Amino acid sequence: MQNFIPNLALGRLRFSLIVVLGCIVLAFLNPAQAQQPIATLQIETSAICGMCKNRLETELGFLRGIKSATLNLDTKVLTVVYKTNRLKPDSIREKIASLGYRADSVPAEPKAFEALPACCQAEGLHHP
Ligand SMILES: [Cu+2]
Repeated sequence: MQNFIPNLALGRLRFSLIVVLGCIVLAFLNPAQAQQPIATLQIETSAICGMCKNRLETELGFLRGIKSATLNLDTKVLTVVYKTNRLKPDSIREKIASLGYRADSVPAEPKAFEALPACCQAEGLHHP
């Protein structure tokens, strides 16, 4: 009997500990994901065709912090959803420029532009 009571107390302590730890884990898992600072950015590009679209969407997809990148071929506007704690709008524009495309007021890098297939250069380096 003398042994039984401390064991029971210990059992309850363990149970409480598990409950408390469980709550802490849950508190860290759920809101942490909900709180990720996400923003949407629209960037005007000098993209021309479906190849440009694939190139921009694929390459930006590899960039850490990009959730999605979608080019509208009619407007040439690239919509980027990104994590604001990982990327700044200007670093996204610079990435686009490094692929050979103008991004808003950031001009395309000439070397990257020259490396594009001829059809993607059809409108010239400085086309709007
Ligand atoms: Cu193209």
